[in-house]
Amino acid sequence: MRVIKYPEKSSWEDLLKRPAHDGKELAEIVRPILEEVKKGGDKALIGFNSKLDGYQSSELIVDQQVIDQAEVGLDPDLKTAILLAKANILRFHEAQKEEQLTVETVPGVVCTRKSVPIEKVGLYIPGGTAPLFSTVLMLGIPAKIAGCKEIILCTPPGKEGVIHPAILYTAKLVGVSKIVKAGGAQAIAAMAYGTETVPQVYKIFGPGNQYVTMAKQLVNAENTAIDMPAGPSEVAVMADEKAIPEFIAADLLSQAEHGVDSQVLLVSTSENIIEQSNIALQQQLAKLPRREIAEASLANSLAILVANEDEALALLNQYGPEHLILAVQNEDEIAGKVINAGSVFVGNFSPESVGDYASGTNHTLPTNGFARAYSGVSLDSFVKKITYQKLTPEGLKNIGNTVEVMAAAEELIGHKEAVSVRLKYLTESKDV
Ligand code: HSO
Ligand code: ZN
Repeated sequence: MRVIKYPEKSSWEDLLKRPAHDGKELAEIVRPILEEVKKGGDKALIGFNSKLDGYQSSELIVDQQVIDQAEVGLDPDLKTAILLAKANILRFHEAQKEEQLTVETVPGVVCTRKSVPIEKVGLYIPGGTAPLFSTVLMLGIPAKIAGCKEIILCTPPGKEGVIHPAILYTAKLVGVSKIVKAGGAQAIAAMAYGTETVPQVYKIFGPGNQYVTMAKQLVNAENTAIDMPAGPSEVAVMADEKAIPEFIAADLLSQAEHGVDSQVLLVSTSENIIEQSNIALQQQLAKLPRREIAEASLANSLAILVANEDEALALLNQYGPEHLILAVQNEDEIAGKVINAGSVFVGNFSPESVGDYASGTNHTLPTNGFARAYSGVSLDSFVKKITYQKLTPEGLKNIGNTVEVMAAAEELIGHKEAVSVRLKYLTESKDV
């Protein structure tokens, strides 16, 4: 990892820049795919499965029998692990349920806010070398707790049309309604517009490659909500002189192995720790099966030496990492000062991968600096909050004049009249 020593504050912005992608070119590739699925429905989807995935079948929905059979071939240890992870994720997300909020702002004016599930949601689960069945848990569990009626899952069919059994098993476990064999931009289009067999959904969740991400952005500009603008995975480690280099190296690699464009960052007040971590990194890298991917992502990653703790924090808050690991002695104090991060791993014994799988927090988190303004996926992502107000005649008498005055000042007399007509009615009527 390249080491930068005591950079000037004025250079931080450049130093922390994530690589920019040419969205225009990508949009030009993705847009026709969306259009074709919008017009052609299932037929177009089947065509893309054949053309892009090499899957030569018209079967789009995974058969229930195949789903039921998936657990038979699954390693019992993996099943136990999945069930434990599920229990923790369930517990943490169940606890996020909110009571209905009711406030009488003025006598006779009652305001209420209530969470209502998004009826239909779509989950995108990438295929490829590492089938992310953990993401099925992270998205499916809160969707179910929220009470979403229809949960559609799309995942690429591959050449054979065989979906990884762990994806099928977790999908069944969390209560997915339909598993669709479709990937890429075409899958996003199917969920956004609906086809004969794929129900249209109102919000699409999940990670994906650049085509999937672009497709989500494009349908979002029309009428489908999305979880968040996604980018390559990131981790930042803040380390003091007592940190353990082997731990730091392992944490950096666990994120670097996600993809060649993953971003990892080490910020330390200790030159020695940076040196030792770099040595440990080389040793561990040599043994990593996904070495080539990790190597590529490390090539554009940085270790930054800073003067003190405050500077480390300021730099990290400016960066706003998806994951932030605090490998420091005063971890709780530092944790309290974090302003921008997707999820924080507090102390030497909290590796990032526990959050990826099993601690209970959600691993779908804002990247690309969006942690400055966005939260990760949670129960909230699967509900809308509807507000209500109910006024008694007394309530209207209490605030009616306020509304009349404000509406008149905005020269919206129609608004004013909606109150005035009622106040007049109340004055003239003897019954109320
Ligand atoms: N670290 C990823 C999530 C994940 N890791 C899934 C392993 N499986 C999100 O940045
Ligand atoms: Zn991960």
